[in-house]
Amino acid sequence: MAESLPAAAPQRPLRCGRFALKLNRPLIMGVLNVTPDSFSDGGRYAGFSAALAQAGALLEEGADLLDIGGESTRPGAHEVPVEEELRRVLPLVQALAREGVAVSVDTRKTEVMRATLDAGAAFINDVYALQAPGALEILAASDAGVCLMHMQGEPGTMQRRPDYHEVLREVRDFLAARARACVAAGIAPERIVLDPGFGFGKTLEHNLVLLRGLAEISRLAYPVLAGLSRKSMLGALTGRGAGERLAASIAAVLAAVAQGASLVRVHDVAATIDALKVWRAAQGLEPWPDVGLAETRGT
Ligand code: YH5
Repeated sequence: MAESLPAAAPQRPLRCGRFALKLNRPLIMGVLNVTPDSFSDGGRYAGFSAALAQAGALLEEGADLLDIGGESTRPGAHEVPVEEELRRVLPLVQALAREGVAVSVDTRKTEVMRATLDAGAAFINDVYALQAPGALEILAASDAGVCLMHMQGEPGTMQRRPDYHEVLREVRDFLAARARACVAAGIAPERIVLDPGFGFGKTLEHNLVLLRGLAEISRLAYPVLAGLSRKSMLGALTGRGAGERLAASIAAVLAAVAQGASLVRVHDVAATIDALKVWRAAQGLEPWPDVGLAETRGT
């Protein structure tokens, strides 16, 4: 019997800093928020050590990369000054990069990109898709990987009135144009990841059209990252609050991977990997192969 296979994912390894990550299974990006609301304060050191402990837990659970964010991009969140964002993320990036962890930094600020890349970050996750002046040049001068995400509007107001003529085509065309801009600036295609930006200036219906049509974005031949973990769209579908969306998050990951997502950004690493292992085995795929998180140079 002919078996239907999931949309073909790009197979060349993802290059990010010293790492070459094979895409023979979905890569797991663990979310590490270092905003004050994510670690109730007891001073800077308490925040740092709590974040380090959380990083250790995510790695122990099997995360391939850690995505460190010092500024909330949730709807209604306000901007954090550069100095404050650096105070939150830089010590963690330094400590984790030194330990050989593949560190991603979730930032829109060029100063934070520059400083964290200097400190050993392997990947920049930018919800502005390197549209800030100077961002393309900073990435081009590094060997880091980059996630280009689509967002309509600004974090503070993006959920007010999301509006598209044809959401899937508009998001895909935007991502293709940003990837072209990166390549033209000297960023190798092997370093680029695309992300439709679930929840970033999108209604529930927009998010669902993008999830159903993710394979269309995969066809651009760059790995696609899906960030669905605990998001409001899952609350809208289940009626559950942010703290009780694990089952919904896992179902969303499976749907995204079935549509060709190569990376998933998740809070619940162990549970996500369990679900993917079973789902892959059921499809006759190797349950959880090594991705060869190999350091390609340096110490
Ligand atoms: C993403 O999709 N998302 S931060 C609201 C929630 C739960 C979670 C209301 N950074 C993405 O995770 N980077 C964020 O409950 C991201 N893709 C990429 N590349 C928002 C978030 C969240 C928001």
